Amino acid sequence: MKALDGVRILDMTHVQSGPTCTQLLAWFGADVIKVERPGTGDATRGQLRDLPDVDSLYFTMLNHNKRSITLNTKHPTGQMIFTKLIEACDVLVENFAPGALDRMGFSWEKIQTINPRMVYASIKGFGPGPYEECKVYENVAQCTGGGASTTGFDDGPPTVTGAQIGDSGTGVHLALGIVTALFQRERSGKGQRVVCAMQDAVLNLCRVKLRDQQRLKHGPLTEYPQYPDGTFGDATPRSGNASGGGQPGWIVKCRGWESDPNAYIYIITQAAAFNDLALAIGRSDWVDDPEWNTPQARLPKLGQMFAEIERWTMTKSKFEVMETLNPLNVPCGPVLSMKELAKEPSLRATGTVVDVDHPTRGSYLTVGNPIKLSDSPAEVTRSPLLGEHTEEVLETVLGMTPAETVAVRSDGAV
Ligand code: CAO
Repeated sequence: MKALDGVRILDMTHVQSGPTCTQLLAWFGADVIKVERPGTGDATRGQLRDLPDVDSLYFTMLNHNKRSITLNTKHPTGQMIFTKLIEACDVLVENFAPGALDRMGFSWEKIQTINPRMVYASIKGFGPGPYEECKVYENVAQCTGGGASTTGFDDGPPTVTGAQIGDSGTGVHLALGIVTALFQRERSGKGQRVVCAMQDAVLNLCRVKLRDQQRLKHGPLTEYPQYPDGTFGDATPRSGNASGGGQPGWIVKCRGWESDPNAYIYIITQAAAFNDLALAIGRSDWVDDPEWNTPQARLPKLGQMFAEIERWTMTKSKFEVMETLNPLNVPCGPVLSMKELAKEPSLRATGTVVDVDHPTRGSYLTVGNPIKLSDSPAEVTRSPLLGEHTEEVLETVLGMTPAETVAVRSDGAV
């Protein structure tokens, strides 16, 4: 049994944010029926293709464990089928441009009359306000949610991050909203509207930067590289690789950095482990020196401290540094490339990285479910081909006869 067995999701999502959400729900056991426009389907099927005429990795890696039906929801027969699907499903998820579902004729009010138990969940770029009508992609959300203004180095431009906090980050937020609404429905018997704006989700993930905005009023941010010699303006600045927490951290070079762009490690100089770290790097003098042996004394010279640490790390590989410092309780992490992550045996063993077979592309690598439930294990199955399950869903979920499915196909509705 899976945690969400018996939950049926009407999945109107496309691109990355919405599909991330419904993929998670599918891994937890929900029956996710992805509705796609006949002929084209989710635009990502054809984007960033590595092989001709084969669903892109962009699509396959975001749509595992789902079924796909094609349905023209602007066609009168298509709308009749869509209405029946709303009756038959527990959750409707969409991330179209604002108002798209209303324009199809399916407002929240109408959905409630069709199925009062329906949870109707949406991702939009912005919440109500001046930008609510705007279309939004990942990096727009990173910029408008506070990510870009606080990422990068002080002397460089705002920078977006490789982690898809706007799209996948919002999808994860929405998934929580959906299961919470389903949980409430268990007691209330009623569905509800769940909306997550990408700007809000990114800002939520940048919470510590709004913390720093308010700390600025009371003096410089002493853990930032701008302290003590640089200047602070009136907004949270970019903090380079500073830790963002109460324990100073930085990325330092390791052996081979001249030719390997990822020969680096992140080291956090946690106060409790500082003496052992000092001994490990050959600075035993720091242990008794009042200029170094308290966190307060070190704060104005973090740059100098990490330069000293780096002098030592540059003599070792990032993995040797890890092996030496971990037993000393010094939190550290090598900068791992995608190539290294793809080969990492422990990630393969837990199913976080998995090989999946696909009928037209062959075997490919993907990220499995990062959330592990002891009683609801996730098996990753391939993404569906466009419309692969149209007849199956119409007949088994909606009870249509084969003759009826032939008729709606020739009508151009599916
Ligand atoms: N049958 C008939 N019509 C369909 C359909 C179907 N099965 N599926 C979609 N459509 C229609 C929609 O109704 C819409 O029509 P209208 O413009 O007439 O209302 C149209 O297809 C296109 O939808 P869209 O405007 O959402 O698509 P887009 O490519 O122009 O914009 C995006 C894409 C992502 C910018 C926009 O959907 C958006 O802002 N979504 C909300 C925020 C979001 O999730 N962004 C993350 C995207 S991942 O980086």
